[in-house]
Amino acid sequence: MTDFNAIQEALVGCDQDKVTQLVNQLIAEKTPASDILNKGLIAGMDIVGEKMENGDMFIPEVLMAARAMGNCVEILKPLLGEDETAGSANVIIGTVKGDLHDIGKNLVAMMMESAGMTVHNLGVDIEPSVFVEQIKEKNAQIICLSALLTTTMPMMKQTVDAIVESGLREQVKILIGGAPVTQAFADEIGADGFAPDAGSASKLAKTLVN
Ligand code: B1M
Repeated sequence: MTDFNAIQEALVGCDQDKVTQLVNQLIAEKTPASDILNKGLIAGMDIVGEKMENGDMFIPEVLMAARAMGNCVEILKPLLGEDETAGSANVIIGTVKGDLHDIGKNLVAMMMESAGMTVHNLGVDIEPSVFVEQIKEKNAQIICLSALLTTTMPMMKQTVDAIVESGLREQVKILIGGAPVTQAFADEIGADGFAPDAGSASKLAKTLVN
């Protein structure tokens, strides 16, 4: 039997082949994909984060761990689908300007896609003006902003302000998320909602469009 600790250890050890092998093994053992993601990969990345903070892991290593996680998310993608669909809602998602973290944002995009929404993933380090342009171009009903750094949270407010100034605020629901983000912060900056994880982001988006 493979266990989740082994995945966490392999992730912390930046052993991409081992992480992939363990994930495939758990899939073969019929372990739920959501458990592999939450108890194995995300829990492992939390340890990576602690080590990074303590100076026990450095950026190149963290990137390797992130790449290993990204590869496994691709493997899990078809197994993480949701059953209820949310019609053809048009969603724009991106990580705000100054922030390069994208694993969590990509998970949110994936969950929304598998719930039937059309997701335009703009990537990372996205300027407020680009979000505004894309709302117009894609005729979006929902916009999701991700930030992983306390220093880039203010950019969420700047993005909300840019949407208000563009006159498009009534057209879109603005959802925000990312490890340092809270519901209180969403209220403070005038967003429509906060989601702590990818599953709840998808559910919240569905509630708002239906
Ligand atoms: Co960075 N990093 N990082 N990093 N990194 C954190 C975030 C940190 C907490 C690590 C630490 O010190 N403990 C810390 C932030 C401290 C803070 O601000 N409070 C940090 C730092 C300091 C930095 C740098 C400044 C380091 C440096 O250069 N000295 C630098 C900044 C670069 C930049 O962005 N400008 C940096 C760089 C990097 C890498 C590039 C090396 C790499 C990112 C690679 C990539 O994303 N492609 C990286 C990584 C991997 C991390 C950690 C270890 C893992 C992040 C992750 O992918 N988690 C992270 C520590 C941690 O979070 N434990 C850390 C897994 C992912 C599934 O979870 O992203 O939280 P998460 O997403 C969740 C929810 O938050 C939510 O759903 C997701 C899934 O359930 N969610 C949303 C996310 N977005 C959402 C949007 C929504 C809704 C929900 O919209 C509606």
